[in-house]
Amino acid sequence: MINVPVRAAAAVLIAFTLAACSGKPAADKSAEATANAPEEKVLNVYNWSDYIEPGVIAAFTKETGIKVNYDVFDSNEMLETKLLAGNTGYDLVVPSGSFLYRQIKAGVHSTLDKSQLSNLGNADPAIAGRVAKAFDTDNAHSVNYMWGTSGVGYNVKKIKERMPNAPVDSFAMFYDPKIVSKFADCGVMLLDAPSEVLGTVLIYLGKDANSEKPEDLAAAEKVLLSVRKYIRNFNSSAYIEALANGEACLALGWSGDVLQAKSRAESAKNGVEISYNVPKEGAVMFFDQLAIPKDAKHPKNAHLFINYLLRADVAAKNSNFIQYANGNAASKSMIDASVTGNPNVYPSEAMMQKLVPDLPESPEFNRLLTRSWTRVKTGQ
Ligand code: SPD
Repeated sequence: MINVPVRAAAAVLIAFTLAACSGKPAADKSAEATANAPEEKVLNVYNWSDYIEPGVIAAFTKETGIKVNYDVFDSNEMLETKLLAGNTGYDLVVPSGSFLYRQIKAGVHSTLDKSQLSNLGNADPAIAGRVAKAFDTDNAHSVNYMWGTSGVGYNVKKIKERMPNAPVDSFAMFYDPKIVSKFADCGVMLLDAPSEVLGTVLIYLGKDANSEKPEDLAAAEKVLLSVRKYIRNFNSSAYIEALANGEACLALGWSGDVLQAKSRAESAKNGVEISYNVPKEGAVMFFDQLAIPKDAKHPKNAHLFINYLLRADVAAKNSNFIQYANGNAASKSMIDASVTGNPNVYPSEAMMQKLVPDLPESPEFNRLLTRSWTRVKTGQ
C-alpha cells in the first residue's frame, strides 16, 4: 500500500506531467486542475433564518453524500459585512437583490456555470426578468430563491379589542401616531432593515419608495421619530415567535415570516390568531438570490445544491413550509392552495403593479440612511 505522503507526491508529479504535456500556460493549468479536482463532500451555506424546510437539507445529503454546514443570519447588512471582509468560508449565500447588486459590482460573487444547473428551466421567467432588470444582468450571478413583501402582521384579537375598525390593511397601523399608540401596550415591532422600512414610510407618504432625496429621507425620519415611543423594538427574526406566542400584537414583517408565526400559533393551539396583509398603499418587494462567493471552496457542491433547490418538488416543499412565494414556475402546481391562493403571498396582478422593488442605494445615500436609522432606533 502507498503511504499518504508518497501518494500525494505521486499525484503532484502526475499533475505536473499532464500540465507539461498540455502546452497551456502554468496559471491556466492550475486553474483548470482546481476546476476539475473532485471536491470534498462538504457545503457551507449561509441563509436567512427560518427560510428552508428542515427536511430539504437532510434529503440533499442523503442523495449526494454532501454534508451541509448551515448557518443563518437575519439581515443583509450582517451578510454583506462578512462578504466584503472576504474568506467567509461560505459556498452559498442568499443576499437580497439590492445588496447583491453592489456585491456583484464589488466582485464578490462568481458567475454561475449554467451548464451545471440543468433545472434552470424551472425558473419563473417573470421573476428572473425582474431580477435581471434591476440587480443581476442576464441572471449571470444568481438564481431567485424566494421573494416577498414587507407588510402588516397582527394579532387579530388584540388589535380588534383595542381598535375595532383598525386599518389593518394600511401602513397607518405603524406610521399614524393616533393609531399605533393604541397598540403600544401589546407590543409593536418593526423590521431592523433600514432601506426597506424607509421604503414603507415613503410609500405611506405617497412618495417613491426608492427616493434618495434628502428631504424625503428627512420626512420619513420625522414620521418614524413621531411613532418611536410606541415601538417596542426593531428586529428581523424574533418577531416571528413573539407574534406566535402573543408577546407582540403588531409587526412590520416579511410575508412568509408572519405566516409562519400564524402556523406556529395554530400548532401550539394557544388561541393566538395571526394575519398578514400587503398594505393597500402598495409595498416594498424583495428578491432573495442564491449566489456563490468567488472564494467558495466548494463551488461544484454549491451548484449542485442550487440545482437541487431548483427542482420543482423541492421548491414546493420549501414554499409550503416557509410560506414565501418562490421563483420557480414549475413548482407552482405542487404548492398548497393555501399558499398559492393567498393574495398576500402571491399577490393579484393589480397588487403586483403596486409592489416596488427595494433598489440598491448609492453609497452616499447609504451613509445618510445609516445615520438616520441610528437616530430612529435610539429615538434621538
Ligand atoms: N426569515 C426569512 C426572511 C427572509 C426575508 N428576506 C428579506 C429580504 C430583505 N430585503
